[in-house]
Amino acid sequence: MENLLTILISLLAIIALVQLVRIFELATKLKGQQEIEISDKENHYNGLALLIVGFGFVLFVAYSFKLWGHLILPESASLHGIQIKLLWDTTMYLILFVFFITQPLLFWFSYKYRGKKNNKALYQTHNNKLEIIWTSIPAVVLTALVVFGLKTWNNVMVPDTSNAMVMEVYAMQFNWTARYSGEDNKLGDANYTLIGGINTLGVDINDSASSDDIITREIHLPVDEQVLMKFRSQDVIHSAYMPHLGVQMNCVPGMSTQFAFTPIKTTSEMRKELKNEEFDYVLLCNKICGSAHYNMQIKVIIETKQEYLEWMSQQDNFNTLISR
Ligand SMILES: [Cu+2]
Repeated sequence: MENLLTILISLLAIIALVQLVRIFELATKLKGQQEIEISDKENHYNGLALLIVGFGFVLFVAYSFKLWGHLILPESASLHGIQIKLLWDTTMYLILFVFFITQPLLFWFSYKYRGKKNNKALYQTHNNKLEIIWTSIPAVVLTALVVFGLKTWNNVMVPDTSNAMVMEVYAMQFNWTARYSGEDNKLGDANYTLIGGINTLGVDINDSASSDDIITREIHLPVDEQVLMKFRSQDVIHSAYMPHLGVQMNCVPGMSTQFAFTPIKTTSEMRKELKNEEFDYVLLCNKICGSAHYNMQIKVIIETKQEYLEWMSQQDNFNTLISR
């Protein structure tokens, strides 16, 4: 009821305002005055205000890049990430170059040609030379960017994975579980209908490939080795995101998605590089999947092959797990 009254009052207020403006217009007409008259002085102040706001906006963009530019895309710690970063930087520098030329000009001209009583507009209906210039330059630049983008996409999304280590990351509200394929480098079949008891990922016990699978609560990866990460989800769409490694892939219930990448910096190398002893790689959920989404993450440790094998030798495989 209260809402209805508010809407009604707002509606009446708008109608009253429209009527007032109409009365004002009629009154000026009756007096024989010109309806709206804007003086040169008003035009001057308006032009000046636009110039100040416009240049303020351009300066703010420059300042925000200086202040927060480092947060956009970090130096990549994976092989393919270097290509993505190059594509990103090229596109970004090009956009900024054009932005910092066109925007100041836009606001400067709107000030320079502000309304003046005796100004007369210059009518130019057509100019072939200008048409050719402003059509061909963007066409060439955008084609180059699109080709560069497609090439990068193909390199990143369709790599040769014949020698990659196969593992799985399983998503559910609100945690991640990792499953390594073990010595056979083959993940055992899995299905959500088989989930029960300690078999939280629904791994098929009858599939021989599953017996040496290893389920863990941390992701360990050997540096400089390609990993083919497969993703499944139990409930809703999640998104596995590793910002430092330039990896992101949706985890969709009912289907399996994957992403192959090669980490090139160990956790300790990154700690030294960032001068931050507390740094850890992380896999986050990047899809708003429910109330505890913000805390859906799993630690990722990138280490030397030897360290990785040592850690792996301490983990129980699926067979040992279920026979306990
Ligand atoms: Cu999620």
